[in-house]
Amino acid sequence: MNLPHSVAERAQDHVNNDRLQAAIAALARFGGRDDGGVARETLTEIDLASRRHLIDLARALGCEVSIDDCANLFFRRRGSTDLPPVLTGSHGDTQPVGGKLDGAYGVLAGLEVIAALNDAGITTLRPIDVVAWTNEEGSRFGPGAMGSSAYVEPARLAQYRESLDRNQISFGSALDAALAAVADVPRRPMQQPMAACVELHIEQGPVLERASVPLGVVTGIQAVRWFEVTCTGMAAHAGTTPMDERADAMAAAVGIAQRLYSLAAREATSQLRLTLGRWQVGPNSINTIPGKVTFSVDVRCVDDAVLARFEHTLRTMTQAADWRGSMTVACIFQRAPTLFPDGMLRLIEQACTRASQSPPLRLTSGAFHDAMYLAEHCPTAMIFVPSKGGISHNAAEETAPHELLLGVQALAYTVAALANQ
Ligand code: HGY
Ligand code: MN
Ligand code: MN
Ligand code: MN
Repeated sequence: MNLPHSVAERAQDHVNNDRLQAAIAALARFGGRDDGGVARETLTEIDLASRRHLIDLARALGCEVSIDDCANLFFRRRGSTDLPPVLTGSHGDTQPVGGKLDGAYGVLAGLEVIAALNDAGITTLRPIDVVAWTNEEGSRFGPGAMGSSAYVEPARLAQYRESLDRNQISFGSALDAALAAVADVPRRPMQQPMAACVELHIEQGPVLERASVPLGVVTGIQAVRWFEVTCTGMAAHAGTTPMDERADAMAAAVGIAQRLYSLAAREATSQLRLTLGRWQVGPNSINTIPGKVTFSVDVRCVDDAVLARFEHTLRTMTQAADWRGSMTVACIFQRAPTLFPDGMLRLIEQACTRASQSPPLRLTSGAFHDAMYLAEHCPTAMIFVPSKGGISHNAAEETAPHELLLGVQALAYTVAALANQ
């Protein structure tokens, strides 16, 4: 290997695999499950404990720790100037049954980059901020990517505070408890200037693995819309109520759901992806006709016009539904496609090529990420590593250790280069 002659190359070469793998295993213990998965939903006691663990890790690396009003945690490595920092990191929360890498890998990778810079004795021009965003998953409190969204637009936080989880706990009350739990951490204003942002993440899909390419340069993120469809009929006795006299909210909801799946099948060429993942049935009793059913609609596509068409059809079909009850559709989350700037893509391509000694693959992200909000705020891009079997949001989520290492090496190169510009 030729002698590392640049800061970026020296940073890349000082990434330590054992330290990285140990850090991933240690964080995975917060909410770790017997099946190898992780259950660490945002702002739960387990998440708060994991945040304390990250704060201790960062302080041991000499970072200054701060927190903002949305409990986004920032770990800063000083530079030789106070120019706007380079931001990396990801989210610390997981799905109700998630894996040990989704989000956590990007946060720990940022801390490993700092450790590598420390080992290499490098002082960068700019500070480097590693962030652990709050509530990227949006599974406990909707919408998703709340922390990064509030970071770029602080006025959103007031509305987010009203969001309720499945136990009717508000995001605001969970947030206040999370902030109180780290009262020793200085508060920082929202929306600080940033020079650039790079997020390292697992792909969570099958593209890199099928192409047998270990590193991905993410060109952008597809569009997403979340809806809640609520069917309100009338609860009644399962045994005494004739079928033709019912206002059965489940029958109505299932009818709409089946039509949505047929619609998605007709849109197959546009690669539209539909998920009806969360159902709430009231009163949820075996011998009572459901009076109220609410189900979630997660729909994604690279072409936002397809989602607009889908939303129009959804609203039209619920308005025209012929039954004794009523239906409402609420849009609870909506993001147009995100595109990352070409200059950032080229730098990441350079970093990936040196790390893996082979050209990386350019691809669009099927999952959304905090980077979609940061892209509104500063030059932003993402690096992917493969997911085994394309599986994520599942305890079986896995990436080969050598691929995890390559991702962090590519990140170290990219962050070091950006922090010296
Ligand atoms: O749903 C998403 O795309 C993200 O992984 N939370
Ligand atoms: Mn994620
Ligand atoms: Mn996720
Ligand atoms: Mn809408």
